[in-house]
Amino acid sequence: MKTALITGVTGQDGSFLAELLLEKGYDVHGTIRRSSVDFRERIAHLEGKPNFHLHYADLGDSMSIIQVLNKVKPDEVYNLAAQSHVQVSFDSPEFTADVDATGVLRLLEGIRQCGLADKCRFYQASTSELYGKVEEVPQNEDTPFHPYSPYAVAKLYGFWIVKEYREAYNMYACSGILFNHESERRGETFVTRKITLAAARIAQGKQEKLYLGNLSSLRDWGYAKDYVECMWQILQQEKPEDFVIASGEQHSVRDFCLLAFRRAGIELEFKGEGIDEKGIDKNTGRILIEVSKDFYRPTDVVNLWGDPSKAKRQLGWNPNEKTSFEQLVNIMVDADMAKVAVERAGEQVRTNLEEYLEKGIVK
Ligand code: NAP
Ligand code: G4F
Repeated sequence: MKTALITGVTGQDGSFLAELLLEKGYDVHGTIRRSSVDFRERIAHLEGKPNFHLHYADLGDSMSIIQVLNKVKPDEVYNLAAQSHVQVSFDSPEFTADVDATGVLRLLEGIRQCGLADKCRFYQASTSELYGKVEEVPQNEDTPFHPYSPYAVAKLYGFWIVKEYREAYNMYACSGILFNHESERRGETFVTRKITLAAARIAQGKQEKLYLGNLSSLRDWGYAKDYVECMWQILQQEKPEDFVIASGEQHSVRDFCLLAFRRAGIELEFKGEGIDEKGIDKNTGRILIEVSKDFYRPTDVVNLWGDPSKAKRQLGWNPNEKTSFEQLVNIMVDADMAKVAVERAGEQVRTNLEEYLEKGIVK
């Protein structure tokens, strides 16, 4: 039985990866952080399984990392832990650098110090944000990096330190350069989840309006459950290499809104430009989406589009056989319709759930 250690197991990707590795028969260990409210919603269904174990560790604390590495002696480490929110990295740049840059070094050096460098394979959650102010469209493994936020600059250090440990110490260490991937488990302040939750709440009369930033920003969005498969595949190759993982399609934030609101039963149209643009309910004329400067970033990455040819060729991972953009939006809206429906009190809960069950929105 192989042993895997996942840092950031409480996160979106960590929870999907833990499920995948358990299915594959791994002994799975995950790191969690102490917090005054225990937020383990995404992994609650895994706790108590005999091959699933949790350990306290923080990427800012070498001693906790060494302790867990020594105890678990993993065959594979998946470093998914990060301060992962780009906008937050402008407010907490030093913390972001400590966790997303130095944290990667702490783990790699910890593996060496624990005498695991020959045995242990290492996956680093790298990101399309490295392309930042893009120098080429679409982006592949050879596209130059141009990081455009404190988050991206920190992740760039993570990318290079992985490469350095691979070359200097012959470690099996790789980076997956993953483009945006979303799911019903996505954090609620990332744009996709913010939209699907708002669409569900507006459709059920629980919210008046949604305020967003740059509606024209373009992303290459995929489904997180499909993307964690690649993390595992990257560590099963003969030689350690880096891979771009992407859907190969590009859509705007505005496109995402149109599909999400449609799934929630509202046909939208957009009118106006820039800060004055509005998303309007075609049937009622009500303004449901407005643009707010609060959600603009000091520097924003606006043109991400991945070329996953290498992953197709070498890993056999084909985005055309995976969850499509529209399916992704539907999965997320359906989950939020159900979530919002049960948030409602008393009789109303039953009535709404019945209606959604009847319409097939909730299964
Ligand atoms: P996420 O949901 O924000 O999860 C991040 C995880 O990191 C959480 O478990 C969090 O723990 C943990 N964490 C944060 N700071 C930590 C620290 N100091 N020490 C230990 N753990 C810490 O992120 P995600 O979307 O699953 O992304 C997973 C990884 O992939 C991240 O490294 C992200 O930067 C990278 N990535 C994500 C995408 C994407 O589109 N999702 C694309 C490219 C790369 P708490 O639960 O305690 O906060
Ligand atoms: O959903 P986002 O916050 O994701 P972003 O910045 O692309 O970062 C995510 O993907 C990266 C991979 O490329 C990961 F490395 C990173 O960890 C994270 O998972 O924003 C997407 C776009 C941005 O251009 C943003 O300016 O949506 C735009 N946007 C417009 N209105 C908004 C909003 N973003 C957020 N979060 N909130 C808004 O109201």
